[in-house]
Amino acid sequence: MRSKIVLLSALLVSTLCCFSQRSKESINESWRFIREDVSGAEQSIFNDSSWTKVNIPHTWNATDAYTLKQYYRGVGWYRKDVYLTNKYATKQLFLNFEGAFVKAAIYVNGKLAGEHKGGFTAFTCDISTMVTIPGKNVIAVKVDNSGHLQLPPISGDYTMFGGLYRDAYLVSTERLHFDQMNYGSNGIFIETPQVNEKSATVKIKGTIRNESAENKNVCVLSKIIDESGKTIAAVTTTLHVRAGANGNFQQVSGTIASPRLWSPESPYLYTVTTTLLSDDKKPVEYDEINNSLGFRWCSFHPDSGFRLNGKSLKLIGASRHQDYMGLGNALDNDLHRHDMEMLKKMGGNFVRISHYPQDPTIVEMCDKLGILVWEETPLGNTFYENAELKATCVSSLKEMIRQNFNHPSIIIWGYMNEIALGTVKMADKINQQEVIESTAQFARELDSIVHSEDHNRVSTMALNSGGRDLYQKSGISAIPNVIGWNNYAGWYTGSFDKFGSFMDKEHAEYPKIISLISEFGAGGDGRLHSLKPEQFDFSIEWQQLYHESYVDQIFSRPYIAGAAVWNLIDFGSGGRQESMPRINNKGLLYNNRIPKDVYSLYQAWLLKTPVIHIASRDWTIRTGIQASAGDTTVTQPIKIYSNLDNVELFANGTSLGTQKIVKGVSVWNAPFVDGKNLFIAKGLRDGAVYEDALRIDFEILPALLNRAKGKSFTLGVNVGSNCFFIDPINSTTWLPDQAYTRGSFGYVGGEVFRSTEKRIGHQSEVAQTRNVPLYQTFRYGLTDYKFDVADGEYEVELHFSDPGTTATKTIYDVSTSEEKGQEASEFNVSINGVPCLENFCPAAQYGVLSAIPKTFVVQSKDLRGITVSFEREAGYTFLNAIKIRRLN
Ligand code: GCB
Repeated sequence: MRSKIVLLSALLVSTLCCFSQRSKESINESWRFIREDVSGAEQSIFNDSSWTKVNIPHTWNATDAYTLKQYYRGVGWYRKDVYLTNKYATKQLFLNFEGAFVKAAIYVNGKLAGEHKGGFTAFTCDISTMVTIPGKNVIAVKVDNSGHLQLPPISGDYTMFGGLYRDAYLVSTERLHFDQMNYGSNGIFIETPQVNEKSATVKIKGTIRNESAENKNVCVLSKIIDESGKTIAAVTTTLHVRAGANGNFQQVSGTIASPRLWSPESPYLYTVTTTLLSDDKKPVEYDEINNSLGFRWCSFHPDSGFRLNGKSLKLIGASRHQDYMGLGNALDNDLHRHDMEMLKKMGGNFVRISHYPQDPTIVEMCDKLGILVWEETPLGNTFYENAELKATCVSSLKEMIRQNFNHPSIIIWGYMNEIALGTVKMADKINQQEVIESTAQFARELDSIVHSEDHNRVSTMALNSGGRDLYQKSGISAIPNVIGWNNYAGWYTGSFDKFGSFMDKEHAEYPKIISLISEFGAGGDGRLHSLKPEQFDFSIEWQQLYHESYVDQIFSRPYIAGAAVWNLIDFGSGGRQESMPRINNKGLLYNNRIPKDVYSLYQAWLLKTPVIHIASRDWTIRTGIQASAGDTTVTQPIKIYSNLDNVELFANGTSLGTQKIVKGVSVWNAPFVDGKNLFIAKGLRDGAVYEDALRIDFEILPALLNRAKGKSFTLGVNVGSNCFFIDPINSTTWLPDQAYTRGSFGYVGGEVFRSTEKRIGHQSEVAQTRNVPLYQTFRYGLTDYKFDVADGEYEVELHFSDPGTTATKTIYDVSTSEEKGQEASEFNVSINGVPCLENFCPAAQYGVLSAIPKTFVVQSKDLRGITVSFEREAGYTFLNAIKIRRLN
């Protein structure tokens, strides 16, 4: 192999006699699909006319994974005809699939063209010897998303959508071409062995495949081209490649003076065009590949964190899963791109592509937008000794690295997430010590693969903070270069400040460990709002407090190299229950990509451009009770997220004063009038005014209910909860619960149900309702629920759901209740003394975790109001929600 650096002038005279002969076309359209295993479906002659016609990206779980507890996990088949004309007669032909979950077998005209294990990386099959040209060619793909214990992810908090869920391509090249059979990569690998602001060199490696019948002398020409199209460097290499063999090449450019550096503020990209030519006077162009190149260097330090191009940079952003409700994981590329744009608009400079490699357009966008990347393979929660599992983890790691090697945005490769969690549970049955040791041993193996594949980037794994001792003692945490901590203090455990104290202790005890925060987050459900938010209530207000605390704690610790919020977007998680069953709602954006308020908190911290945001964007229909009879306003807080120094808030045109913004936040106690409340927040920067406006419609409820005017009086209560629940479909509001006081409404007796000291309600799914949270919280042991309403005829809605055995706490278990001395709740309910539910036993009559709404029409007479009374027969009396509505 001879390599030479060509001077610019010489290079520009290259006289190519013909253009590149490579072609790449999508084959996404018009597949036939069936969601079952069918024998003979791989054959070319097969009647698939009854199958559904689909375009890919496609998943068979787009609907069921969001609606059913058990979504389909099994086999699906796809078939498609591809017509190949004579133009392909002399070509090498490949099928390239960007992803199929979780394993696939590809057949062309009935012959097995390739198999692939691992659901998140691309793979390529050489189909040249199997095709009919000219003519019809049948491609059949068997995809399987069954729960395979031998394939990662064995488990995980995300939905395992099955299908051909990313793009597929037909690629044709000359017989002489850059190798396409290298772990799904494009076959060219680019590094910058030397780079600083003054100068840089570029190294280009690759392999040429000669499928022709003749030995060839070839020349590889690589050009480095800037954004204006100017070639700033070039290098050529000549080599001899024998027929049927490979030839490797490696090129190093001459010194490039003053390269423009790549960074989040200025993600400047060069293009490296690598061309394969015949080595003669009138060169023939055989193949050409373009890759992006960014000049940048970076390092991590245990005390001062991350440095990019010699300057400190706090990595801050979010993790990202890849689904959209109704589409599953079969997103189009515009939607993938949109997600990365949202991260950039938030001011994020960092993404953890979790827990698996994602669509190629994601990393492409990170290069273009200037977002630094941690990318990882999907081994999470559980590991055990299994040859197929280990081999797939290794191949997925190599695929991820080789497919993404050239992206300047990528700085970290990860290979495990919270690996001790499930592993330890599994080990109870076997030998715990042994399993942990084999996990550590495998982590070492994967870590060394990262470093042998890529000398320039660091390795990582994410650890659950709760398993700290185990990771430290077993030596697991000493294996990767960087440790990611998943920390949920203030959500699953402890209080917010335990996050900072955990990190400080960790840093003091292990001062050489480089730490990132790989996960932190709190659930946020736009239907739940609270004036007294508390841990694990899923209210938007608790999510706000959680992030306000974390972002401050992260920024005040220079040794924390960076942090990724869990998660950028609410995502599908088939096994999760909580307030939105099958959705993990810790996103900064809802699953439909509408921002939650906390998105603007991060904007206020991260953006340099002016930010002013009135929070409560998803709480614009509010209700409140007069503090005293006759009040014309009700006071509730209004929060502003901003990066301006001071902000003035106006309510319906009247100034409520100016407040200083502290750490991105300011809160006003705002007087709300009945009806429309138009808030305008204004702030100044450099003489310019910045403002935000939000209209909130408010209903004032009278302190004395019998003063309620009109016949349309309605009052709903989210019994046993600190939260307002607002039904998004009809805007019906259920107020937080309160103790009864004369003239008003509320409970008498009983207690709020808590599944643990810090978790109000339970988190199990309740069937037969869309308003799950309303049925997850309740008061038990109560004797009455009272409303001192005016005389009239009322509809009284009572809502019950017996939790039986919940995910977290047993009130009683119907199946074992007798032997444990527990009793299913049974009680009598009467309204104003008239029995309405006798020997009411929800668990026995309707089953546990079912929503049971009951409506009764009652009269309130002689100023006695409405009293719903509960009389215990067995277990506990309880009530989940109550609504009264005046009829006449
Ligand atoms: C974790 C996991 C992640 C979960 C997250 C959560 O630690 O790594 O997969 O989704 O917690 O929300 O509980």
